[in-house]
Amino acid sequence: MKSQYLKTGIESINGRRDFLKLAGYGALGLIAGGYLPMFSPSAYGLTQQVSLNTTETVFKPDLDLTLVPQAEEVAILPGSPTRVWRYHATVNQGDSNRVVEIPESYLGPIINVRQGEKIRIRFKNDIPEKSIIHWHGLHVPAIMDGHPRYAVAQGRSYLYEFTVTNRAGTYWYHPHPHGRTGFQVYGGLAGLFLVSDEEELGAGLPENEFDIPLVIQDRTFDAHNQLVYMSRNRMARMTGFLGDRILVNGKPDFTLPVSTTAYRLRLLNGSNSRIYRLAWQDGRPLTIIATDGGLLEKPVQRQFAFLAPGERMELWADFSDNPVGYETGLISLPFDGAGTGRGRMMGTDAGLPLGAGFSVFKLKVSRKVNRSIELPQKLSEVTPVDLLNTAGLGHLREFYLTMGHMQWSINGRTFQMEDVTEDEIVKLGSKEIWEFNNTGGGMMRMMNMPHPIHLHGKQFRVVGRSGVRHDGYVDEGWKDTVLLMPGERVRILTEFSDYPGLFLYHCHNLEHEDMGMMRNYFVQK
Ligand SMILES: [Cu+2]
Repeated sequence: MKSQYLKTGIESINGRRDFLKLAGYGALGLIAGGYLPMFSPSAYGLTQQVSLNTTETVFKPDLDLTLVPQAEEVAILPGSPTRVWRYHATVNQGDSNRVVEIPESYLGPIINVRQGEKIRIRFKNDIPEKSIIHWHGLHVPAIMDGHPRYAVAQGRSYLYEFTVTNRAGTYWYHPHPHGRTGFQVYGGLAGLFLVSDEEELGAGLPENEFDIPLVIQDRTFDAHNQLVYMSRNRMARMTGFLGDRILVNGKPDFTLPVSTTAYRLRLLNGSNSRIYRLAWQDGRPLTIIATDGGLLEKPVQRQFAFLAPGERMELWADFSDNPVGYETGLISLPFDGAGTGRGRMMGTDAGLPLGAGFSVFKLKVSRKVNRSIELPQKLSEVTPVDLLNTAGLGHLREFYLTMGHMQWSINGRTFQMEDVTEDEIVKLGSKEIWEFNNTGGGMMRMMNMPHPIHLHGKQFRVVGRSGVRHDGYVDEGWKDTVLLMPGERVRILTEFSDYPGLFLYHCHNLEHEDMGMMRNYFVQK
């Protein structure tokens, strides 16, 4: 009964899209102006009266962009340029300094916004396959979230309008069409979406040239400098794609020149499936000041920390005690637990297997400055989990990360575009604990693998982790992606306080996601 209801909502929306096409605007997002719950019949009634003009007057954006993925060539390695896909932005309205290009990179521009601002993004697809953008980590209405059912073909558009409600933090955007996310992200489509707020601006953190975003990805190039992605070979896709070169901000052999002062380093793991176990080469501890959903309450120190695909981590790094000429770098330490016999058996990652140790980027102290800045001991207000945890909890929802018939799945199910089962329906206004369980693996033990689980539309808190065989998790603060190594169980707490509708939860190993290790959950009014 439930699924029938969902289907009706979607069909009605589709009908509306055809109408908008006639207006010269294939923008599904436009229909609801961004704010009407798409599954309620009353909202459907309203959408019929919304026209392009009324939407323009109702929603007054602080920043209005056109964002277009396009094919182009970028010089990455010496010699021939590399064919990539890249997001290009045009600022139609608002401060053009909010959009910052990364020079000579395939990465999309960094979009800078303030909490509370209204953002309009006109996505126009100019690559020869369907695409749609997901705002990873942002709390937006279902229709703005980039669900694969909204993917548009080349030449078509989708209009996003939303208010930024998130805490200050390092968020990002990337494509989310079903079955092609891995390919499109690998081709170059990804960019940072940085949110600031009053609390962050008052925290006393390094800013401007001392606030450095670092997007970490792995790629493989052929002899002609072109990107190599995996075949559709099922066995290879079970593992996920692993490149044999590490790129930072789209550049190989990356060296970061720094001055003798403190930095805020914003790390995003934008890789398809590679997990990093990060540490400083010179043995200093990592001073972690933020995770996915923004600043921690106070800095935490670790000798090393995992960063799984989709996750972000911000470091405080102070070089005021180092002389000019000093060199160090961020490395990825070796780790096991990546599945027995992988790589060698499958031959997919012979160059740089998962769990190998390598340099991520080098860092060189190149300039002396007299600029001393102290690490703040208080970074932000983070509601203690105990307070969140006390009342109003529904039953525990369990999700088993499973495998059978050469197919990753969740509770034995794979992604179907509009499919929601009874145990994936949550009540608007409820607060729940979800438990993800990576202890089974299914029929083939050797295929027990790490899975970074990502929830759309929500920041959550990690309230439990058991079966742990690895150190290095940073479960503090607000999260939207959480790593489970084989044998582990993780409990997350989240509140479905607003925004009804259909959202996704999935493995952020993009090859796992593309093969269907993804499901819908439905927030019911
Ligand atoms: Cu996975």
